[in-house]
This record gives sequence, structure tokens and C-alpha cells, in this order.
Amino acid sequence: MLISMLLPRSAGASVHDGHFELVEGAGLSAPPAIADLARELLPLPTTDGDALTFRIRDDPALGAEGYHLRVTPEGVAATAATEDGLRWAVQSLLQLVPDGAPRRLPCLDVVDRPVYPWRGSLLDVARWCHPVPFLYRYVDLLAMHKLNTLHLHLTDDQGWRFEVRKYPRLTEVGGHRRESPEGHAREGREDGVPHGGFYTQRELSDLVAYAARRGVRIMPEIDLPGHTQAAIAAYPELGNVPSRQLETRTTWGISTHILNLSDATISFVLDVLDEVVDVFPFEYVHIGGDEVPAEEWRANPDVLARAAELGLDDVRELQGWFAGRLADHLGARGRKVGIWDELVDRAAPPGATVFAWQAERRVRVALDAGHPVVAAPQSHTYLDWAETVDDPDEPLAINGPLPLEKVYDYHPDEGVIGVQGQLWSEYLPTTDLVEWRAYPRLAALAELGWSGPGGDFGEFRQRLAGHLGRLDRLGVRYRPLG
Ligand code: TNX
Repeated sequence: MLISMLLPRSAGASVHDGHFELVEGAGLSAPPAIADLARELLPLPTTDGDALTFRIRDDPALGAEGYHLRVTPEGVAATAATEDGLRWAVQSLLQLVPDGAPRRLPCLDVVDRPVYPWRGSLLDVARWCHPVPFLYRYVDLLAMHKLNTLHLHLTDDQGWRFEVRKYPRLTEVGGHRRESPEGHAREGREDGVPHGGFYTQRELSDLVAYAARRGVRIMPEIDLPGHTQAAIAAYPELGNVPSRQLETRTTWGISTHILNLSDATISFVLDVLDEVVDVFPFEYVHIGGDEVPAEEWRANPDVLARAAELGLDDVRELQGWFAGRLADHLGARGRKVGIWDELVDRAAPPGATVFAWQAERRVRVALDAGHPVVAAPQSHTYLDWAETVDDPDEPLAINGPLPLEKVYDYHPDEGVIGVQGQLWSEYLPTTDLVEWRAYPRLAALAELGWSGPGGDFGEFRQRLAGHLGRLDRLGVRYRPLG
């Protein structure tokens, strides 16, 4: 049966007579990491004891993230095969605890596990460098929704946000963009506003550790070889016309300026990735590969020579070769790569995980090419799109509409490893707007990811109404239900 308090909905549950009342000083026993998390998140102080127990127990039926949560009149007992499973049990417990006394929990049995191992949220911090405290809050909200992966889009034409110790100009120069009259001319779009900022490696390492305590892994993305105008502004020798001084791009859209593929540029990129790997322990590093206009390559004799030497008919195939160099380098460091789905048509490195973002059918194309695939089609998962296009109060967005129901009702192709919601930030200059766009659609995506497709939207919407009360208490600036 369905437990109305749980969002995402659980795989299986039953409710029994009676209740357990959680009181101040209730005894807690759990592995140290889980005890710390529960103490931090529960609304009441606890002591050592057996009223709330969390235990690791080998149970293949629960998989890597599942858990069993049982409430009896005597207390709460959770088991899972892993600490991750226990973390999700803590999140479910929090949803069962009423806000305010008496904190009575119904007696129940929840046996729960996710349908997809990859439940992601992309946040673009390159277009706007959202403040570090917001990233912590963002992670808290992901964990609350049992989303397990934060994809941080750290670099783009308009800004480079990842501190690289070996190449400080990436953030000194590439971390800033100037005011631009050309952008201002496009009224209301926040184009042309000067902006700057970056994250130190220390800040990101601390964020990674905080997220890990909540079961959220962070996948960094360094978008290459396109979307790199900020890097080329910082180090012109990376570009196709080394004597040309570009600036960090000041308007939205795709830059035509991309990396050249010289040996020096490749070793520069590998140095950058080495520093990325030092900061982000997660198994995956995303190396981009979207939207690479090839005109500059066609006009660059060195690139043409490289293509000829490799026997490639089309310079665009160099993209696959380049990604392969990066994948080999990262592979030697124990990492796998994530790539955008354009690379599937350009000899993508075998085994790379494809993020299929273009048309929905690209998910199938990537699967058929033999890749692990995260379904991220813009039609269903681009949460930066407006929910409606006929509401005059709707803030400006890059595209739309993408209503809540469409996100919820998405049926990814059979065989994907998961789903991911994207928040590109061209039109999300403030954290309030990020939250407005993210919620409640990210809650719908989270349920799709955890509970699988085919949920009843009407029922979800009712459960969501209660869930929004939780977001209210946290001060989340979500978009109210229409
Ligand atoms: C396409 S999706 C992009 C981003 C934009 C986004 C806007 C993708 C891999 N590239 O650079 O921000 O559209 O919706």
C-alpha cells in the first residue's frame, strides 16, 4: 500500500494498528556515520539506546540502496545491506515524524529500494556562480528526495568556476565576465550583467564530504572541447588562433571558439583533470562534448593535419579521439567518464556513460551503441524550461513548456541506468529562481528515479501537497502548484 507521507513513494509497505511516539531523549543505536546523520537531522535530541536502531544486515533483496524500516509500538528498526541504504531509511523516517508534538508515527513496515541506480540533478554553476552555502542546501534537498548524484557543471563559455592550482588564470580571468552592452540590448535576460566567482578546491572538497555523509555523490563536469571560451580567454594558446585575445563570453548561446587539439593543449587538459580527480573522489568525471561547432577546426591546418594523420574523414571525428585520450587518462586513475550524447555519433570512447540530452530518441540511440545511459532528454528533464508558456507571471526561461505532469509521466527507454534533471542557469541568476524552477519538478523526477515510471500523477499530486509543507518549513522557494 501507499504511505501518504513518503515521497518518493516506497516500493512496498503495510500499515498496522498502533503507533510509536518519538520523544526527546529517545535511545538511538546505529553505525557511527548513520548515528551522526540521524542526530543531525532528527528534530529531537536522542541518547544511546534501542528505541531507534539502524543496522547493517546482509539482504540481497534490498540491493545497494534499499532498506527495511519497521515501526512498532516499541520503536523504529531499520536494516539495510549498506550505509547508503540506512541513509535513505533515515530520510524516510524523517518524513514519517510529524512536525510538532506529539510526534506519533504509525506502526508500519516499509521495504523499499530504488528502481534506478542513477538519480541525478545537474546544476549549472558556470553561467552563474551560485554561493557555496546554497550548494549545501541544494545537497540537503537532493538527499531528502533520495536523489543520489549532483552533477556540477563547473565550466562553460561564460565562466570557469573550478580552481586549478597549476593554471590560476582559469579562474582569475575565466572566472569573470565584464558588463556587455550587446547583452543589455536583449532586455530582461540578465545578459550583459558583469559577474564573477569561483570555488576553491578546499570549498569543493568540503562540499563533497558533506554530500557523501548524506549519500549524495558529486560528479564534476569540465565541458570540453567546446563551451570553453572562458578557458581560451585565460590561456589563448588553447584556442585555434593563439595570437587572438578572447574574453570570457558575456552573452548566452554557444561560442564558436573551441580548443585546438595540440599536444600542449591535451597535456593542459590532462593536468586540469588530475586536479579534478584530487578533489572529487566519485568514480565518474563528466568531460562534456556537447555542442562543438567545428568551423575553427576546419580552418586550422594543425587540426586538419591531426585528422589526416589519424586517417579521419571528418574533423568532427576528432572529438571522439580527443574524448578517448581523456578517458584513457582518467581510466588509468580509476575513473569512468560521462559524456553528452553528441559523442555517440563521433566515435565515443567505449564504455563511456552517455547523458542523452537531445531528442528523446537519442536515449535509444545511445543504448543501441552499447553505452550505459542516463536519460536526460530536454523534452522531459530540462527543469530550466518554463513550466507553462501562457502565464504572464512566469519568469523568463530559455524554453518551455515543461509541466510537472510531463516530468512525472516520462517513461525512459528500457535499459537506462537512471534519470537526471537539468538546471542550466542562463536564466537562473538567483538561488530563489533556481529553487523556483527545481521544485516541485525535481520531486517528480526523484519519484520517477526511485519508484520508476508509471506512477499515478493524480495520487502523486495529492502526496506532493503534503510534501510541499515540508519544503515550506525549510523555506524553499518552490513554484506553487497551479
Ligand atoms: C544546451 S544540454 C546545453 C547547455 C544550455 C542548455 C539550455 C547541453 C549539453 N548543452 O549549454 O545551457 O541547452 O537549456
